[in-house]
Amino acid sequence: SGSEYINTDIVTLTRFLTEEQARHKEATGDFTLLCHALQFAFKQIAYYIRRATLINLTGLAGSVNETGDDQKKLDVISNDLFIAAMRSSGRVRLLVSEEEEEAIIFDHPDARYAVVCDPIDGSSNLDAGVSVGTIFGIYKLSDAATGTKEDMLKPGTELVASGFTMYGASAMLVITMKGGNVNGFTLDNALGEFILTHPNMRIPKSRAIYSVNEGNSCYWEEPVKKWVESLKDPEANGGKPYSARYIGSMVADAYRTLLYGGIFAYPADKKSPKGKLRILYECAPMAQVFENAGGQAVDSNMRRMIDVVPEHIHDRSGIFLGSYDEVQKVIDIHKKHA
Ligand code: AHM
Ligand code: MG
Repeated sequence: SGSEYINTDIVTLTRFLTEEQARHKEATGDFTLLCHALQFAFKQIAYYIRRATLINLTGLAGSVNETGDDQKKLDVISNDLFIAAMRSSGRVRLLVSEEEEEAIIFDHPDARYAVVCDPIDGSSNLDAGVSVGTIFGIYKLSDAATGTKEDMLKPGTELVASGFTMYGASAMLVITMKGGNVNGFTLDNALGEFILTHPNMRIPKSRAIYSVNEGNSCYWEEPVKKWVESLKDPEANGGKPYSARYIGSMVADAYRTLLYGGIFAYPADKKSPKGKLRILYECAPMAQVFENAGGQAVDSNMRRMIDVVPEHIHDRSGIFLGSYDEVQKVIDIHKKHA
């Protein structure tokens, strides 16, 4: 029969979530419903990105977001799609988005979850058709939560789940739950389903690839300069220097790093003493993914990224994440130069 060539027992994200819920006897189904709303948002964003050039969605929206970045039309649309999905799930009380200055408080006072997101990360790459993605994190509100943005100022260690999508050659979804494995899904456009294609992703322990915007090297602190110099020195690396790979979309650079190993960095520097990337909806979710895949993630003070508590919802941090040994090199060089 032909079925020996065709997988007739596919694990869709829907099935995966149902099976996860069944394994947690205490689960009410709220989290599962929230994830269904999330995946619908991802599918819609993927759909519009695919069609952007055809339906006049490239270019600027003419507005500026909370930090002064020019917003792209797709930034605005994706943000709206994401908000609508979270609101209509009925399970989300608070939402922090990179595109919204203030936390959004939904009219669902009994909802027990808070969500953080960057609807389109890497949007400077959009018009060139280069991969972008959505980063997200899910927190469970404590019983004491009052439904204000202060409820969101938590370390990544409290994330119930997190992950990211990458809208590339295929739309990919990488998701992990607190203390769990990392699983990768690929969107099958014909079926309209995310299919489990990368179960239990483990990042290689080391790999000679580094990913950093080296144009900023004049602003780097001494240990960062020393570290990158050491990677480019063939003698120090068994006869061959490291390879440089930098897409400029964190999701794409992170996804490659997760699969191939290596390191991605956006250090704090003299020009941006707090770094560029946002703690709540860029650094912490990525850190949880990388730790759960067996890697490491630290900030520019060499603190475990996932322990960092932001003071404000849009706070930034330096970040180094990737293969366990590659991040360890950064930590060791910083100790030496401290
Ligand atoms: P964005 O959220 O405005 O898209 O900015 C975040 C992006 C990351 O995806 C990427 O790692 C970084 O900014 C690239 O910054 P730079 O252009 O300074 O190298
Ligand atoms: Mg971003």
